[in-house]
Amino acid sequence: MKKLAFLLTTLFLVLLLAACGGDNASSDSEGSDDSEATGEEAAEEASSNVAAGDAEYTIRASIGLNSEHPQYKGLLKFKEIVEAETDGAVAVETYHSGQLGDDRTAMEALQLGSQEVTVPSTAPVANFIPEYAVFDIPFLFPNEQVADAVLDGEVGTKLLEMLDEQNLVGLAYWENGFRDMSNSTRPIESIADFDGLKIRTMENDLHLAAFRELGANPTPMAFTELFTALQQGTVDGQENPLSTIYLEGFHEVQDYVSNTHHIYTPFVFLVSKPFYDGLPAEYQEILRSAAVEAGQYQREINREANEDYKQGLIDEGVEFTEMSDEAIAEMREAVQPVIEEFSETIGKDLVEEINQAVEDAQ
Ligand code: TK8
Repeated sequence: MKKLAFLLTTLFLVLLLAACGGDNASSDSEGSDDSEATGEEAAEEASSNVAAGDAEYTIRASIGLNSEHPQYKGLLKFKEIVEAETDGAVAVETYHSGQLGDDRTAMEALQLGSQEVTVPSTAPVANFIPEYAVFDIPFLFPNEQVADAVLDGEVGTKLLEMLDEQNLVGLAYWENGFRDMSNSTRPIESIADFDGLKIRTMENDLHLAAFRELGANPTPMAFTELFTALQQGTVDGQENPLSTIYLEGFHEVQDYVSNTHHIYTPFVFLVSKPFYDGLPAEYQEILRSAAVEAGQYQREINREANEDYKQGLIDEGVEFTEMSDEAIAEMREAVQPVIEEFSETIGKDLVEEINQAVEDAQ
């Protein structure tokens, strides 16, 4: 009996070993989930990550608008240039739709060094650097070409340099664009139509003051909250370039759009200073020229599509109002006190300088 038990046990063990051996043999070629193979796989995976990515630095780059917007196409262009020119040593991960937070939150993350790149509107930057409100002067730029000349010229450069003291590096201006009104209450044809309308503005004191002067009831809010606020009727309207109104689907909750073009908003391409300072000079230069080149591309596609966005909104059933010259002149007149008031905060010299630059560019 004992002998039989011994034989059976031995046979069992032999079979068991054979079975394991078989498993091992197959796992070498195909991979399996036994412990030895898992260890090998993990090692293989790690090495293939290095081989595929080979990234020494990873940039998390976020924007507030969605993946349909030229802003995101610009960001993808930036990624393409940087990864190609650094041979993959600098990898760029892109995030849209405020996935990493709204403009202000993302800027704060850059200051802390917990995110590397973001491309906010300049308006919320005025909460960090008051001089940035200079771009919010209503009816400052007559057209995009003048905006380019001023932003890419001395005044724009000077404002990029001011970011340094906020632990940020500004590499280029991109385009958000001329802002137009949308609302769910009535067509805006003249200044009287602003009366009492609840308007969401960006988080910027000059914008708030300007809409008060126009007779509206403005409230500041992060862009990430806006669609829901329009949908739930927390606000009646908002203002943004047609690209945003159309591509973010605001027409689903807004019936009226007027081309007021009251303020031109640039985007500013920001890098975390702690991150930027830690890069080799060669990579800093690549980032700098990539931000400029991607920005030129972004401005181009932003402008090309403007007519399509307008037609798109009309096709979606929006009532589109072309503002008359008189109505615009009236708006311009109404917001004049705001420009005077904010010239103090911005600095009178800077206001004069930008007005001169606008004149020179025409
Ligand atoms: C997107 C914003 C947006 C701006 C706004 O992050 O907040 O209305 O116009 O484009 O920067």
